[in-house]
Formats: sequence, C-alpha cells, structure tokens
Amino acid sequence: MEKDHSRILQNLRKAVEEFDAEKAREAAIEAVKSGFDPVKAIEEGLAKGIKTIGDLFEKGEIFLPELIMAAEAMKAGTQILMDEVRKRGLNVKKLGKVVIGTVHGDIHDIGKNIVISMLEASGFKVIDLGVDVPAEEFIKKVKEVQPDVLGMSALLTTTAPEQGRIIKMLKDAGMRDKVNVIIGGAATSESWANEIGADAYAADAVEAVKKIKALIGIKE
Ligand code: B1M
Repeated sequence: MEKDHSRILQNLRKAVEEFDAEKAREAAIEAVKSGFDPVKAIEEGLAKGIKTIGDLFEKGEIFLPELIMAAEAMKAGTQILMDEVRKRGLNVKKLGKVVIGTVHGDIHDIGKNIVISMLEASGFKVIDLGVDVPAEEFIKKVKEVQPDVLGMSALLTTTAPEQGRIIKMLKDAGMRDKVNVIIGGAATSESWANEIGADAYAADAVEAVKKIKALIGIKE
C-alpha cells in the first residue's frame, strides 16, 4: 500500500515535470480510484512537480512555453482531484462567506483554485473574482456581499504590493473593521502580512482553511 502511494505521488509529480497533461489526468484518476487523499495528491504530487519546474525556469534552464505546458498538466490533474475534494465535502453546513481573487497584474490561479476547493469542501460559500482583479472590484464585492473574509492571492513580487493597496482602500472606505483579510501566494509571507496589515497569511490551502476558521471563531 505504502509503495502504491509513493508510486501515485511520483506519477503525478513526473507528469508535470514532463509537461504531460494526459499523464497527469491518468495519474489523478488513478489516485481517486485508489481512494488516495486528493489534497495530499495535489500538495505532495502535482505541486512538487510544478515547484521543480519553477526552479528550472528561474535558473533559465527551461522557458515560458515549457512553463505554460507544465501549468496545463498541473491544471489537468488538479481539476480531477479538486472535483473529488468537493465531492467529499458535500452536505457540510455553510460556515461563512469568503470573497477571493488574484490581484491585478497577476494571472496565477492554480493555488487560489485549490484554496477555493478546500474552502468549499469545508463548508464555506466562496465568491471567486478570478485573476487580474482590479482593486476597485475587490472593494465593490466586499461592499456588495459583506463576506466574513476577503482573500487575496499574489505570486509575483511586482503584484504583492497590490494586496497592501487594497487593505488601505478598505481603511479609507471605513470598511476595514467589517471584514477579515487573509493573503497568500508565493510572493507573500507572514511578515508581509504583518507589514501590510492583513489579519492572516497562509502558506497552503490546508492552512488557509484553518486560519480562516480561526479568524471567524470556528473551532476545528
Ligand atoms: Co509564473 N512565476 N509567471 N506562471 N509561475 C512564478 C510565480 C515564479 C516564482 C517562477 C520563477 O521564476 N521561479 C516567477 C515569479 C518571480 C517573482 O515575482 N518573484 C513567475 C514569473 C516570473 C512569471 C511570468 C512573469 C513569466 C513571464 O511571462 N516571463 C508570468 C507572469 C504572468 C502574470 O501573472 N502577469 C508567469 C506566468 C505563468 C504561467 C501562466 C505560465 C503559469 C500560471 C498558470 C496559472 O496559474 N493558471 C505559471 C506558473 C505555473 C508558475 C509557477 C511555476 C508555479 C505556480 C503554481 O501554480 N504553483 C511559479 C513558481 C513557484 O511558485 N514556485 C511561478 C503551485 C500552487 C499549488 O502553489 O500558487 O503557491 P501556489 O499556491 C499555494 C500557496 O501559495 C497557497 O495555497 C496554494 C495551495 O497550496 N495560496 C494561498 C495561494 N494563494 C493563496 C491565497 C490565500 C491563502 C493561501 O488566501 C487568500
């Protein structure tokens, strides 16, 4: 069994590293069929592959077309695994509302979408604003739906400041104390969250659910 699990994780990781969407789909289906934890399959399989790809891209050993193909493979696998996450979370009572999006200038959404699936599976109603979301749109939605939590994702060092700008806009509009703010994404950190005045930072989707529950006083 242990061997089977490490083979499943290896197949998922390799599919992304080999830019192979079909293989990622097959590996994800195999993971679901064998009852493997879908969150673990994403975090310890597919996400490890995309991390390797990101490192190679940074070193200039692969280029944008390969980065895009690897992301496609990651998405193909995550879609199947996220469906399973949602299925497992059916029939849970609604815990609260979260508005979430990737900030302006940033089109990375794989991680945000994983966070969304985990939140939905845990019983949250999620309003997804998508990617490259203008600051004004975040403010407008918060006013409109009055969520318990506003979540902002940023993966680029050039777009992370947008999170701080939006928090300032909330303050200026007198809305800051009406909504909890959580941030995440590869360009962010706990200290960045403190610096810009966010209420929480999460390094991954599991932590995001935990921190959001804590923010609105839900005990695990
Ligand atoms: Co981009 N990219 N990319 N990219 N890309 C990074 C982020 C980079 C670190 C790669 C590198 O150089 N090593 C680098 C940023 C450097 C920097 O700013 N410091 C980079 C760059 C430079 C770029 C472009 C500028 C490349 C170019 O055009 N020359 C360009 C920018 C486009 C834009 O946004 N304007 C670009 C484009 C792309 C693709 C389109 C090809 C693709 C994205 C596809 C998509 O998302 N639909 C892509 C990818 C795939 C990556 C890497 C390789 C992987 C990102 C990912 O999906 N990770 C990435 C390298 C890296 O991050 N190490 C990279 C897997 C995912 C599960 O993790 O997104 O971190 P992550 O999400 C996690 C946590 O962060 C957390 O939970 C998630 C699940 O565990 N989390 C939250 C995320 N959001 C959260 C929100 C929360 C809480 C937790 O609360 C609200």
